[in-house]
Amino acid sequence: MQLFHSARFFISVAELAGLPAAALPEIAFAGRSNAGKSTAINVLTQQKRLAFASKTPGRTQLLNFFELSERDEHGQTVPRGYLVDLPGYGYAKAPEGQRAQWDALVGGYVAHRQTLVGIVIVMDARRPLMAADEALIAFVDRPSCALHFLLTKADQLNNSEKRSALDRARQRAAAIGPRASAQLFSALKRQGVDELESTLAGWLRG
Ligand SMILES: Nc1nc2c(ncn2[C@@H]2O[C@H](COP(=O)(O)OP(=O)(O)OP(=O)(O)O)[C@@H](O)[C@H]2O)c(=O)[nH]1
Ligand SMILES: [Mg+2]
Repeated sequence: MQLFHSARFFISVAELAGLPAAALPEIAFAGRSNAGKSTAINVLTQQKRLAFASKTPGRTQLLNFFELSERDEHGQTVPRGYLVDLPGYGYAKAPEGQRAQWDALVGGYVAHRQTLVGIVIVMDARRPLMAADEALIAFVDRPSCALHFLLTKADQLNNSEKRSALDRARQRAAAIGPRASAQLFSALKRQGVDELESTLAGWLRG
């Protein structure tokens, strides 16, 4: 989908006071450190190094905003929304102070951002819905904010493992209600990209 391919780096935010004016719908990518958030954004936007992916957990420390835009009939670029790459949680080796900073920054953003229409919760398909994921789900108890469980690294599972991970995530989504959904994804094999695009496009349409 062209809209996602239009993504361009917009701003990095280190504190809540630095957030851009809340004007357009925002979709955040959250998840445990190293789950594959930045990689999923790069696959979705078809850009190799838009979001900074790394083997080192805890790499993304800021809220990174990417602007999505379309061209109008006059050829002018019109912003339509933002993708937001969030720093990962649950990194055991993170110092206490860093964790407190995460809670304040990401927690504050997720809890209060009026234009946040949905959160993609990126989880390693081999260990979905861990305690830290559940803590986030409980935290985003807001009917206006959709949730999509992206079970990534599906290339690391066999078919029966994939089925059971997806079943579990779909049951969890069903327990939350119609604002929640789940899918398998592999950045490596480019699997599940269409499904992710159509879910997020639906959120942006409102
Ligand atoms: N096999 C496989 N590896 C993946 C996939 N997606 C991401 N990875 C790898 O997982 C590691 C972490 O990916 P990132 O996208 O940097 O993870 P992140 O969630 O952004 O991590 P933080 O920014 O530290 O929170 C990298 O080594 C990626 O190459 C996938 O679909 N399959
Ligand atoms: Mg990252």
